[in-house]
Amino acid sequence: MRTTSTPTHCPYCALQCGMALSPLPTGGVEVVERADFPVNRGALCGKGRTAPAVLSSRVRLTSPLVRSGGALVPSGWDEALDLIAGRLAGIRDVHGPDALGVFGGGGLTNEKAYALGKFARVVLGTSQIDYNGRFCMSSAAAGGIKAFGLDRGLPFPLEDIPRTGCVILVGSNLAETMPPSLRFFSELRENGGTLIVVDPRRTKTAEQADLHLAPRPGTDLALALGLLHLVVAEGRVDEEFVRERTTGWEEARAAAMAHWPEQVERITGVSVPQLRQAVRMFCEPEAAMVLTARGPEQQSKGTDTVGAWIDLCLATGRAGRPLSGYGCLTGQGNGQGGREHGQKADQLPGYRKLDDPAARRHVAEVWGVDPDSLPGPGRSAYELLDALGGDVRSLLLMGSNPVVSAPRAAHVEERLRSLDFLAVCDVVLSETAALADVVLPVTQWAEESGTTTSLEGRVLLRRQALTPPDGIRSDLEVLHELAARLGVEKGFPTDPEEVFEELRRASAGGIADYSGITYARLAAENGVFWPCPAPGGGEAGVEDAWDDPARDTDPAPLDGGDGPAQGTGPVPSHPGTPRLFLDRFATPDGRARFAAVTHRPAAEEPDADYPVLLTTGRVVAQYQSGAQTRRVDELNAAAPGPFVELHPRLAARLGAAEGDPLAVVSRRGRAVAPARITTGIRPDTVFMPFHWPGEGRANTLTNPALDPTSRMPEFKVCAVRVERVERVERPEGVGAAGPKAVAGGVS
Ligand SMILES: Nc1nc2c(c(=O)[nH]1)N[C@H]1C(S)=C(S)[C@@H](COP(=O)(O)OP(=O)(O)OC[C@H]3O[C@@H](n4cnc5c(=O)[nH]c(N)nc54)[C@H](O)[C@@H]3O)O[C@H]1N2
Ligand SMILES: Nc1nc2c(c(=O)[nH]1)N[C@H]1C(S)=C(S)[C@@H](COP(=O)(O)OP(=O)(O)OC[C@H]3O[C@@H](n4cnc5c(=O)[nH]c(N)nc54)[C@H](O)[C@@H]3O)O[C@H]1N2
Ligand code: SF4
Ligand SMILES: [Mo]
Repeated sequence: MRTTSTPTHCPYCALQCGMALSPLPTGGVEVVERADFPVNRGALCGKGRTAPAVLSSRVRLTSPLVRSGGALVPSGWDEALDLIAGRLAGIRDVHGPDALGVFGGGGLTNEKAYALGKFARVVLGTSQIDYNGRFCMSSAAAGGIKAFGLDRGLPFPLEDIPRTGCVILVGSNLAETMPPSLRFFSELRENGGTLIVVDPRRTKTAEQADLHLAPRPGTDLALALGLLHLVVAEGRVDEEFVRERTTGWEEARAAAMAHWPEQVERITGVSVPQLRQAVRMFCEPEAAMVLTARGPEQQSKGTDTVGAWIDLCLATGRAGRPLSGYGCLTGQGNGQGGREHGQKADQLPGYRKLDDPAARRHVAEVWGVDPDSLPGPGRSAYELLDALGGDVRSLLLMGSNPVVSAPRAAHVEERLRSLDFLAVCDVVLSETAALADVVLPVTQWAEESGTTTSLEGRVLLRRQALTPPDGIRSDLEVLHELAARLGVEKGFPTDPEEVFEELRRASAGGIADYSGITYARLAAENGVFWPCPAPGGGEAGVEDAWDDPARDTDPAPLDGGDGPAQGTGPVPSHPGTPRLFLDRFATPDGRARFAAVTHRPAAEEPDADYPVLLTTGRVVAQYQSGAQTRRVDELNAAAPGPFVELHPRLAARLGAAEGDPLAVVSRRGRAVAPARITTGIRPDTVFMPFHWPGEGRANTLTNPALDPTSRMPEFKVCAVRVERVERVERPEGVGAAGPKAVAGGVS
């Protein structure tokens, strides 16, 4: 057993706070502060602090489970793996490879995401793979690629925030979703900068703001266009920047001029004086930033909305310059890396495109297969879940709990139940694992090594601090064993570093180039920002990767992988790229492209039957579907269950008091949770967190309307009716009776 503490990173969100794990005499580990990691300087939220609780055998899976006679019963590993391989091969023989679905997660390490994508394409031969990141930041990714030619959540490190002049934070509640990051915004204000928060709710984050704009959910696109209109009208366009560094301004200008401030006020509910104030605050300082999170992105027009916010940055010269720019606050632990290395439906490692012949040749060579054997792009996450039981007959799922987290969850649950075969790898018996035919228990962050890429684009090393308990194997071991049983003996190593070495080669010359990064380097430095080509693989700087079309087919040589931090030979290591776009954007001509977009309503607007808007999101003490955090006593005590946040005026119309059970009904279903009454929300909107299954499951209600480009579902807006319900009192010893609706629905 180790006696000293092991430096590593939190298993949860994309901030990837540094922490150290110290061995306990009883055998487990405890989290101790690690002040040397610059992002959080030792600070952690409650989830990070209590993360070791999920390592306990009290709450985790301890053996494979196989369905027998309707119930999941413990089984041996060989039996479970043989069963999975046999069923997948059988289904493939009858229905073809595209009958085999694979679903991954943005919490998986780079190594796992890479291996899962390779497993789907090389072993199963299926195109039907996607992952939960589609539900997370896919609209920002699509918007970033359109405008800048590249998607890296933040094009600058968080440490730049305190030194800029103004930040507009759109639909991010980082005081709850990334608490240690709040420091950067407090420092911004201490330095004389200003913070504008755009959120329909007066969140803990909005309370920190100099200006809080509370638009109606689903109207961020109009809001951004209104601001751009005023930028033009007030003569605040940076003409030189627009001329030198962008294309498409005339169209974008015309689009913005069609959105009059008064009209924007009507659509958004944000007053014209507030719009003017925001423009002043954003334009007056030397530098400024716009950061978006799930609020504006999880909409059926998320890509256009991100485009409009980027247009605002471009028109004012607030991009591609020091301390300025647009960024997306990516969410999951490896939300960034998870979208770069091939578990996405249309993607190959290194952020390459699956339909690009040069990319296919390069990756096929690394994988030792014929490029023509690689399948084409598959379906997006919701479309894949929706197709289950149709032409997709089986699903292998790793790192997601869609029964709780997918939109229109009752339908998704029904689709999962209709599968011929479902296999789930998880650390706990999640609501989705509980539906499976086979469940495999896997190792957790503290029990294995692996890399993640934080929201800053900083590649980090998580180090193993504990020996996994008997009976548990890693996701990489599972893929190795399944590949072997399906006839692929080589190419699925179980050692994460070996997988990373291959990932380096597969990513070399790609947009997300990791070829200059090694485990040794990550252990010695506090992470390395991509792109980081290998020495000799091109000059420093992101530009080269796009200038030389040969790079895709002619991968950079590697430096051997285990040299000291500052390079092994005469060629120095590439330092990594903390700041992107300072000289040019990553588009073919080096110019950023305006989006030129027009506002449109949400897919579902309120009407007489469903007169209220529902939006959804998070609370500080629970993480995502809650599969992990709902198993931690301290977190449950802080956030025991779902609730419906509503304004006193709406509550009065319903005759509802604090804590009264409310039914929220949409065209997809009905959820019940207690009322939480607050003036900090618009009277036309209710909010529910989505962390819980069962009666209070928010995703029973949500609308799977998809963004046409990113295929992101509209988690943040749908139309509902709210009703007061009276609990039927439960007599002693009798099972729970269902709630009954009473008069008093709002219309
Ligand atoms: N505690 C906790 N932290 C987390 C997570 C977690 O589950 N729990 N998950 C992690 C992950 S994967 C992610 S993606 C991030 C998400 O981080 P955030 O994006 O900060 O989280 P959300 O609560 O989903 O949404 C943010 C805000 O958007 C607002 N909003 C709703 N509708 C709209 C709208 O139409 N327009 C605008 N402008 N705002 C709107 C909501 O009121 C909410 O306050 O958090 C990460 N961190
Ligand atoms: N209504 C509504 N719904 C939403 C959102 C919203 O804002 N509103 N947000 C969406 C967003 S942004 C996201 S990211 C999704 C997230 O939702 P999910 O995809 O459900 O994410 P998690 O709950 O983190 O699920 C991860 C699962 O993998 C397991 N796990 C953890 N680590 C590992 C590992 O290393 N290997 C394996 N095999 N399993 C592991 C966990 O125990 C858990 O069961 O939810 C989306 N759903
Ligand atoms: S903010 Fe995110 S990374 Fe940091 S401790 Fe909390 S959950 Fe972990
Ligand atoms: Mo997310």
